[in-house]
Amino acid sequence: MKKITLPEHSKLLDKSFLFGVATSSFQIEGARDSRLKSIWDTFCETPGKIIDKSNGLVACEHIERWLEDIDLIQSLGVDTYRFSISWPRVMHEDGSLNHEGLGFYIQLLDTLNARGIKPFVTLYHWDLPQFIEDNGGWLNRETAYLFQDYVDKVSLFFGDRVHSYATFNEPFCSAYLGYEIGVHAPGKTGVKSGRQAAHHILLAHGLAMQVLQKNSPSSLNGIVLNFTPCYPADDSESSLKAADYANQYINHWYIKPLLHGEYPAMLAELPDDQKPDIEANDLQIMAQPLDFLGVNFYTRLTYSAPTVTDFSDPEKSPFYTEHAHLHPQTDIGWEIYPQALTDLLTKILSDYNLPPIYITENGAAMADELVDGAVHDNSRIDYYQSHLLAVHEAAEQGVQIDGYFAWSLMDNFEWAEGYLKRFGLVYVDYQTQQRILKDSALAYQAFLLSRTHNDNHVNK
Ligand code: IFM
Repeated sequence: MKKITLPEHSKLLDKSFLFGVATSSFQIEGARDSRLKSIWDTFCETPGKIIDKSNGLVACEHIERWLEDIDLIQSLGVDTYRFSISWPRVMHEDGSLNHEGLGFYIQLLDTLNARGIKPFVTLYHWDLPQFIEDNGGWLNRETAYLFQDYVDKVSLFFGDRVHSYATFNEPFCSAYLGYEIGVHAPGKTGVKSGRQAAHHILLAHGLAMQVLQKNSPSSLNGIVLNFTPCYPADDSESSLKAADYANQYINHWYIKPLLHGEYPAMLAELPDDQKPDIEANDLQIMAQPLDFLGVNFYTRLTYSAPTVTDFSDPEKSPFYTEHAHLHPQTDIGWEIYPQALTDLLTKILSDYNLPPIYITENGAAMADELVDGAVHDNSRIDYYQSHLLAVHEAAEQGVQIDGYFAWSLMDNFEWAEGYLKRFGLVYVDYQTQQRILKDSALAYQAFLLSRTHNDNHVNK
């Protein structure tokens, strides 16, 4: 079997560097309890939205199998587990706490802590309660304040059980995929709509950070952003310019308000009716100090000059043309290009005064086959090996990176792709709910258990 290895002197082998696995609520939990409906339940019920017509009602039955899953997590030898809280499971419609739902997470947190596995909690991984969407969802400014209230109540309830809170997972996906091009829940479209949703989510982040600083000052509090580095398709001036715009729109639109308290320069070039409504102080609220920044990385994209010059066609950007993914690709069609992860981390280090970084997601969907009880997913092992070396390289170049999470612990509901794309280290047989360690899980486990820590930092 292939191995995962790092150079002996690697900073990733310092005692303080955390390795983990990640999941999210809607993707694994199932819904056979008192949780409210979320926008993803509604989206799954809408014909044509999910490729295999599936939903999250059963998923990986994690609500029932959580203890078995913690055994699995522990067996991998990880330091930490990243998972998300389902807002519709822990809050009633009247704003009071749902104690059954909270009890589930308390068991999870207490068991993880008892076993020395640090809980990294994400407070929003896309499953907005449907009743809030019925009131406008992230297009309604009020949702930012409802989020703050939810975070306030839940973080007080959890006390000191949580090692780290991330307010949001990938605001780009919620805003752009969900409210601009409509391929994710709630399936709304429109350029202004996407930007307005993004603005309210970033505002909600800032409001929630204020609450976390008060309620949970000793946890690491931050946010998780996804980055898709944008490269010019060729050396021409016009492609360079296009890639710069794409980087502003896809990446800096989210990190710049958080770290510099302003949107990228291209905002000023938009027609007024395509700009988000921004109130005084919003950007100040967004730019709360961060204990960490979570970076999710999977792939890169390439760009050349736009084919239109005006703003009349919302389907076509007057800033750039995005190209199809190059090869080699994973099973979901994303280019495998690990150098982009090193480039990204060193670039954001030069652009911003960064807090410590955690790679909060990285991994690959592969066309796994279960044969005689085993999954020989060598290509996934190669993906992890090359990307861990890319993280190592960025650390060598001065980026402070404190942890790495493989996406995902196990195969799960991959949003609009349903259950067709498998990102797990662990194979899930959806008929029997049996979990089977793929070769990549065994390689990750062997790597984690073989670590003899460099003592450069004290353990957190
Ligand atoms: O499965 C998703 C996850 O929910 C968010 N980040 C990207 C993953 C792969 O698409």
